Amino acid sequence: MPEQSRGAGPRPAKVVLVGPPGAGKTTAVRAVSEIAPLRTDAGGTTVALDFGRVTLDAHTRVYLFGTPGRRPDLGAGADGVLVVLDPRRPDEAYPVLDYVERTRLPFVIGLNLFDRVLDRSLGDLRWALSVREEVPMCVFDARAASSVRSALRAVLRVGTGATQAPATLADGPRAASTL
Ligand SMILES: Nc1nc2c(ncn2[C@@H]2O[C@H](COP(=O)(O)OP(=O)(O)OP(=O)(O)O)[C@@H](O)[C@H]2O)c(=O)[nH]1
Ligand SMILES: [Mg+2]
Repeated sequence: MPEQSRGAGPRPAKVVLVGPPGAGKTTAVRAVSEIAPLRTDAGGTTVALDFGRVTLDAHTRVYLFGTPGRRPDLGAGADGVLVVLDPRRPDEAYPVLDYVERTRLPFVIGLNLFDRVLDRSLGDLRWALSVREEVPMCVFDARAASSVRSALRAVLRVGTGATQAPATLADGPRAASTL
C-alpha cells in the first residue's frame, strides 16, 4: 500500500464475520473493538451489521463487520472472512460455509469454544463440516479480546497468502492457527 510505505498510519483491512445465529459474532466484535460497537441487535439476534475496529499492530487496523446470522451478506468484498461456528452444532454451518466458499474470499473457521473443551478432534470436526484441508481452523473464545485478535490475524494471513504466495498458505496460517 502506498500510504503504508509513506508512513501514513496503519493499513486498513476489512474482515467480515459470518456464522449461524448465536455462534458468537456480535460477542467477538464487542470483545475486541476499540470503538463503541454499533448495536444492531433486537431480541438477541443481529438485525443489521455489527461494526467495530481493532488495531492489530502499527501496520494493521481492521474494520470488522459482523453479519446477521439469519441474513449473511458479505456486501462489497473483504480482505478476509472469519466464519464463527459453535462446534457443538456443525450441522448449522453448511449453508454459511457454502455461501462463503462461493464468494471465493479467503476465510478461516473460528470455532467458538463457549467455555468448553472440544469433545472431538479438529480432524473430526473438519470432516463433519466437509472443510478442505487448505482452510485454516482455529479454536477461539469470542469473549476474549486476545483470542479474537489471534483469529483475525489468521484471517489476514490467509488473505495475504492467497493473493501473494501459495506456499504461505500451506506453511504459515495452517501451522500457526490449527491447534
Ligand atoms: N458462555 C458463553 N456465551 C457466549 C459465548 N459466545 C457467545 N455467547 C453468548 O451466546 C449468545 C449469542 O451470541 P452472539 O454473539 O449474539 O451471536 P451472533 O453470532 O451474533 O448471533 P446472530 O446475531 O443471531 O447471528 C449471547 O447470549 C452471547 O452472550 C462464549 O464464548 N461463552
Ligand atoms: Mg449477532
